[in-house]
Amino acid sequence: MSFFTKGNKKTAILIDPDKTHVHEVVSLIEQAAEYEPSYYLVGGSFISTNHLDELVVEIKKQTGLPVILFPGDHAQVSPHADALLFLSLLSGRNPEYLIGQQVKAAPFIKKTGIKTISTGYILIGGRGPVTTVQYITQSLPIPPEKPDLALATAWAGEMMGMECIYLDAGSGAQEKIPSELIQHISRNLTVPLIVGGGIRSIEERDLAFKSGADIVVLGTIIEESSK
Ligand code: 1GP
Repeated sequence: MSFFTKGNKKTAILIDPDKTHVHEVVSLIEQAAEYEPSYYLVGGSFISTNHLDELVVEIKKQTGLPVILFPGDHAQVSPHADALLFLSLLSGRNPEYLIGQQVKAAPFIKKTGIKTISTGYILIGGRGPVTTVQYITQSLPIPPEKPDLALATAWAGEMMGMECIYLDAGSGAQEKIPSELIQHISRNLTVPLIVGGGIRSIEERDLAFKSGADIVVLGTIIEESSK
């Protein structure tokens, strides 16, 4: 079963285990309902809590929707999830996030039998303050005004056989991915395109869909409205 398909617009809600307690899941899901999500993503670039399994189980129980891990490192693997974005940070030049963390995670993933979705992860941005993901991965994002560099990176991921490309401005980004950039990547790519970071309303989500995103990820807007 393939979770993502090109042209099939779906919303994913991102839950960061460090920002959401298990007892807050019900309220968060209520807030997310108006966006009619198809999946929940769980993960974060820096996690200091240890309730990942409980959180995944609770989200599945409350929603009945697939829960897909979006791990910031090799420790963020739960056997209870339906799938895992097996990410490689293609926009960076830090081998630890291109292949190092993946090698560390592989034996446990194999043991759990969890489905992996090979994902070319591309960070876009750079004008605002340093984001957590930039700091943790010690990598530079691609500037949004360099669309051909972003496209070449996405193509490289596609040519390496990745099943999807995730364009991310980073959680809580002040500037979301520009529509023109989404369009440029989407119309030149054959694999599904995931877009997230800094999207703050249904209108902004719909604009991302219109620009060519297949999956739009919403995190901060749901977290903030559920508090
Ligand atoms: C971050 O794309 C996700 O990796 C979601 O970002 O929290 O800004 O919605 P937000």
